[in-house]
Amino acid sequence: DRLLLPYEKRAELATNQIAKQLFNIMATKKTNLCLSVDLTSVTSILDLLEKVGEHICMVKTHVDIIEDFNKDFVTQLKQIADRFNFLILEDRKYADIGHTVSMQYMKGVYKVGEWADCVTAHSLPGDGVLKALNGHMNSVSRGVFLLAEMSSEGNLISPEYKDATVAMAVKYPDLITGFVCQNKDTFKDPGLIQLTPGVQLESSKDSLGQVYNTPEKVILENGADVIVVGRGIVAAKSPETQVVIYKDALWKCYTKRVSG
Ligand code: S5P
Repeated sequence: DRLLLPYEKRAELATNQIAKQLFNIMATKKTNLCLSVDLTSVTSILDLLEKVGEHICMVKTHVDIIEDFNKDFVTQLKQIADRFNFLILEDRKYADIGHTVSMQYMKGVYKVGEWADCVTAHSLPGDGVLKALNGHMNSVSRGVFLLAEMSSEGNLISPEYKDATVAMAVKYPDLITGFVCQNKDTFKDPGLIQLTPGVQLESSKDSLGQVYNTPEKVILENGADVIVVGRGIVAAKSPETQVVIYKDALWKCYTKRVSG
């Protein structure tokens, strides 16, 4: 049962190098918190990461919302990530034919493949999307989180689509880091990571269809391994204080889970 195995044991079972690294970072830093820095300026993102970097295992970016994106941002982001030992996930949710995805991944303003340890992708177009996001960039490992479920109300993902997504991933053991999903039954492989967004302590939804659960619910009942928190921390009066509150709450649930 993957839910009872500690992260350090699951690191040994991971076939994707990014999943291995992420399990080991979580075990070492004692945090399973992934911060979603959904901010629109370079300085606001870098300033926040300086303050909270020690408490997170990964940062999740949406670089296409940054108004003043530039190459120097990427350099500084990578430096902070190295210094605090966290990974970078660009949440691009690729969803086109393989040829287009390979250009979106490598070209344009963002050149995501050059700097993101891992990215998110939809299975909708078929596995050409995974062939485009192949697992190495200049011999450095890369990873993909496939979306098997979504947190938003009214989403069109069916149980069949979810199962087919998990089946698609089986053919790409070097590439797949895990799944973005909401339920523990989605997959079984203990070497893969369940990344679960839609977590907040204060509210249960937003005005645009997002649905929030508590740390207890997503980790103990629903099987989350890495937990994505955005506005719960980023929009708080004091993100520095809030990040510790979330980190401690999430880690407590994980330790409870693996202790049976
Ligand atoms: O199903 C999903 C998948 C993702 S990646 N639901 C989500 O909310 N997300 C992302 O997680 C979303 O794009 C956003 O960046 C983050 C949640 O942010 P929050 O502010 O609602 O915590």
